[in-house]
Order: sequence, then C-alpha cells, then structure tokens
Amino acid sequence: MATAIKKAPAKAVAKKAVTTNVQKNSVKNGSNGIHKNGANGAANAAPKAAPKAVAGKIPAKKGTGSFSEVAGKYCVRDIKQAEEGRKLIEWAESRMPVLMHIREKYKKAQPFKGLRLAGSLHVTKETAVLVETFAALGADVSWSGCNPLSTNDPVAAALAKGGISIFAWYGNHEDFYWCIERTIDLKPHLTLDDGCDLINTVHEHYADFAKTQVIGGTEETTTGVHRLRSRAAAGKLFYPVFAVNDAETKWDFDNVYGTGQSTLDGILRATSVMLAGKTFVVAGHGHCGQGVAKRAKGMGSNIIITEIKATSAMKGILEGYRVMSMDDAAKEGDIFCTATGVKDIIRKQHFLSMKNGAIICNTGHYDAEINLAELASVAKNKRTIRPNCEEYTLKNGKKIFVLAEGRLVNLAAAEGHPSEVMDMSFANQLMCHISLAEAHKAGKKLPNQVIDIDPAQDEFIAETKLRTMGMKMDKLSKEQLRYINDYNAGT
Ligand code: RBV
Repeated sequence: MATAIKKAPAKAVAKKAVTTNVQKNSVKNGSNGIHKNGANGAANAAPKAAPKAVAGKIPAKKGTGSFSEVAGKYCVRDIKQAEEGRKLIEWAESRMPVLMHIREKYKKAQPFKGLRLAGSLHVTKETAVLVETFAALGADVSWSGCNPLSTNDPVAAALAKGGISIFAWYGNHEDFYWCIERTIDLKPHLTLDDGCDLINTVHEHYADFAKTQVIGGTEETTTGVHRLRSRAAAGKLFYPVFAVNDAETKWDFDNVYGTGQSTLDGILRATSVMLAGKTFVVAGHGHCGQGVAKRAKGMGSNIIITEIKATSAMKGILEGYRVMSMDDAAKEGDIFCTATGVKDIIRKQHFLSMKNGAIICNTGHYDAEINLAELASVAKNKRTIRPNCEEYTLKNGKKIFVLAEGRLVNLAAAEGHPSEVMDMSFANQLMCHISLAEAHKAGKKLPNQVIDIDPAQDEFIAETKLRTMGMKMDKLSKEQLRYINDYNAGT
C-alpha cells in the first residue's frame, strides 16, 4: 500500500528486562540470513548520542519490537536464532584461513589476556570470526554494529550465546548509539571501529577515560580514516589509532573486489534486474567505485563515471568508461551507485531529470550520499515494492527506486563482502591490536596519531593468504638482487 511521505514521530516504548518472542511487526531476518527490510523505517534519521549510564543504571532503549536481553551483557533480536548463526560462522571460518592461522599461532601466548576490547563493526559472519578470535586470544570483548541495517540477527544471537557481550540487531535506527554506549560501559582498553562512531563517542562523551584508560584503537574504513585524520590534525585524538583501511592488503582487495562483488550482490537481491545493456552510473572512481564499475562492466553494463579528481576520472576513461557530470549522467542512467564518502551526490535536480524507473543505491559508509529528504520533497508517495526496494512516485509522474534506504546496499541487502576477502582485512585488524597489546605490555606508549600499517604486516598477510591458496612465488637470486640495485646497469 502506498503511503504519503511524512516523518514518523519517534515512539517511546517501555521494555521488559528479558523477552524472547519477536513481535509480529518487528523487522527480522529471513531464515537464510538474508536481510528483510522493514517497510517504513525512520530511514534517514541521524542517530543521536544515547544518554550515559548514571551510577550503574542503564538508560532505556527507544526501539520497538522485542529482544533477547541480559542487562549489561547482551541485547539481540532473538537468542533462539543462535544455532542458525553458528552455522554461518562455521561457514565463514572455513573461508578465512589467515585469521584462523593467526588464531592458532597466538593461542598459547594469549596476547589479550587481561584486556577488554570494544568493537563497532557490521555484525556479519566474518566479523563473528574476528570477534571469537579476540576472545580465543584472551580478550574480554563487547560489540555493537556500525550501521543500522547491517546486523545479521542469527550471527548476533550466536555470539551472545557463545558468551560475547553484544548489543546489535537489524533495523536498529533508534538505539544505534545506545548499543555503542553499552559496549563502553565495559570500560575497554582497546577500541575497534568501522566509521569512527565508537571512537567519536568515546572522545566526545568520555574524554577523560579516552585520555587515561584507552591504550589504542583501529579503524576499518576509508570514511573513518578521513574523520580520524581530521581529528588528529585538530589535536583532538586522545589515543593512537591504526588506519587498517590504508593497508595494501585491505584497500587493494576489500575496497575493490569486496565492494565490487557485494554491491552487485545487494543490487541483484534487492531488484533482480538484468545488468547487461543497462547504463550504470558509478559516482566516485576511488577503490570502491573501481570495484563496482569493473564488476558491472563484467555483467554487460555500460559504465558512466562521475568524479571530482582528474586522475580518478582518467583511470575510468582508460577502462573504456564515459566520464561526465552528475547533471548529465542523471539523464542517462538506469542504475546509480554512489561510492564517494561525500554527501549530497544525488540531489533534487538529479531526481527530477532521471528516467522513469531509475534505480539508485549507495555503497559508501554513510547514508548521506543520496539526499532522500530532497527526493521526498519532489515525491507524492512511496511504497515498499520488495525487500530493500522502495518506489518513489514523483510529482512529475516518474518512478524512482531507492535501495536499502540509501545505506550500504552491500551490507543491508546482501551479506557484505565475501569471507575470503574479509580474511585479509580482519587479519590486519587482529595484527594491529596484537601490536597495541604488545606495546602496552612492554610499557611502550605509541603517539596519539593515526598510524600507518607496517609494510611487513601486509607482506605477512599476503604471503599467508597465498600459501593457504596453494600458490607459490619466485624468489630473487643474489645476482638478481645485485642487478636491480646496481645504479650502473644499463643497455
Ligand atoms: N565490510 N565488512 C564486511 N562481511 O563483514 N563487508 C564489508 C563483512 C567492511 C569493509 O571492510 C568496509 O571497509 C566497511 O565494511 C564499510 O563500512
């Protein structure tokens, strides 16, 4: 049924301490772990910081639906889904050999013994392998999601059942920061972020704690690293943070091939449209945009790139794509995907000039790239046409389809990047935290800066990955080594 477009008022709902049955109208996962989107969720409402726990009293949640909850320990949608989640985690483990190798290697040493770690990262089967690796290596772990639509509820249930302190559920618009606050209640020594919401919360609401108690942290994604670098430049970073995103074994693989595959996966699950012959507009031709464009081209789409950086635009040209402004691309595209990290990439003037039936989605970290408020202002109604696909009928009569509320389509409508590529990203996360723990135990204080990844760590991770894939590499002979370093060698 079509609904007139207006903002739903926030409802205050009293919660019982422990409930188990998911109510009829609550947003939930399908049994296959594929997300089903709630029809008219408070789409773009920016989450506000939750109140802090005062004298040990936990503030009430605002969200609707019921939960499985043990105060101070976990809050997930339905603990009865744990068995289903456990199978997904086992599936991911079998495809993440590097992480499992490092788990084995450090099991005896217990590098995190006595340390508490809080993480805010998409609760997927891959993340669960990372979380359980930290726990296996001695850490006391507390976890929250880093996007309202990316938690896999069965996986969250399995983690809770396995003893992890986790606060996360799919469709968590209202209590996003409430969950982060609950992980901070456990007073972490280490923080692990994807998008910097945890780091920002610790810095803005617990500054003294951040300055005196936190040893260090890591950041997973491009957007988060940007935020961190501006925080550090402003002199407001209170502990050292490793820029995991900038590792070669992260951004050259996860951002390109992971985003490429999972974004198309999300688009296809949400629409089932044919990609061959379509005009596919990719906004932003950085690592993520390159991955999306490559894979869409592989499926037979004609690619248009929009860019602000000449070298990135040039790379698109040499791949055989067209480059144009969004004003022009808006008129030509059948499918649009934003991957810029910048807000307002697709806005009112673009919606108005789009073709009837255009499909729009985003694969950047935040939901700011498509201006949905402006879309609502030129639309007369919207309805959910299928999971993660909303039809807006414009006042000019054309229809535009928005996927996953403009949030990361690969995580909201599909399952995020494949386990095989997250294996390397999360191996980087783990190795950085081992470095932080080891430095702390050795009494070494790292500077309160954004720290780049040691190239030796990249080499170790890539080598281990290749070995687990059964690949062999060549080695330079002494003579070859001498030759490449000989400045007199020539024709
Ligand atoms: N990402 N995680 C997954 N399957 O757990 N998929 C994608 C997963 C991360 C990825 O590393 C990227 O940098 C980040 O999500 C964007 O929020």
